[in-house]
Amino acid sequence: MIYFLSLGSNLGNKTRNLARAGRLLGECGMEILTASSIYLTEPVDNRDQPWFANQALEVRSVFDPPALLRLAKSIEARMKRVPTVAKGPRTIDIDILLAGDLVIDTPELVIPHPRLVQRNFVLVPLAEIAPDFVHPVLGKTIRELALASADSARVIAKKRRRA
Ligand code: PH2
Ligand code: MG
Ligand code: MG
Repeated sequence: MIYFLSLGSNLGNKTRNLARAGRLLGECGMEILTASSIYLTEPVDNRDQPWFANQALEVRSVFDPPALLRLAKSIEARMKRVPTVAKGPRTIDIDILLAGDLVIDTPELVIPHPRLVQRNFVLVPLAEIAPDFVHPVLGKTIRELALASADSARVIAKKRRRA
């Protein structure tokens, strides 16, 4: 199954946290097919917190969605994510955005991620790596959804460090 994931961090060394989460996903058997650039993004929902670093990943996995969710939670726990206020600061957040064409609506897990289309910090990295992927519920491509986004929160491509 092909998944798209969103990684986010706004505590500590944010870029290093994203890299570590990607490494741990790899060590747990996820095959990382594509990684977007890292973006610096204005906090949304709870706006009184530091800016985030966000990244989208395309991964291949034999895990089903509930198993992948458990793995994501275990990596968050290993990276010392401590529950604070809802949508507050965190060392790492790993969200499942899409699972191929699957549509899942259970109390534990909703896929496609219900807030995916409302958030530039998800749409912009995702549009970088999967512009032509069609949202299985909305029937629109990620590029179309990103262009139609009503979110005004800023998303800035992080400058690559010179070699
Ligand atoms: N995650 C949230 C709430 N707000 N804002 C940005 N920019 N990036 C995030 O990853 C983020 C957020 C809850 O998961
Ligand atoms: Mg999240
Ligand atoms: Mg989450």
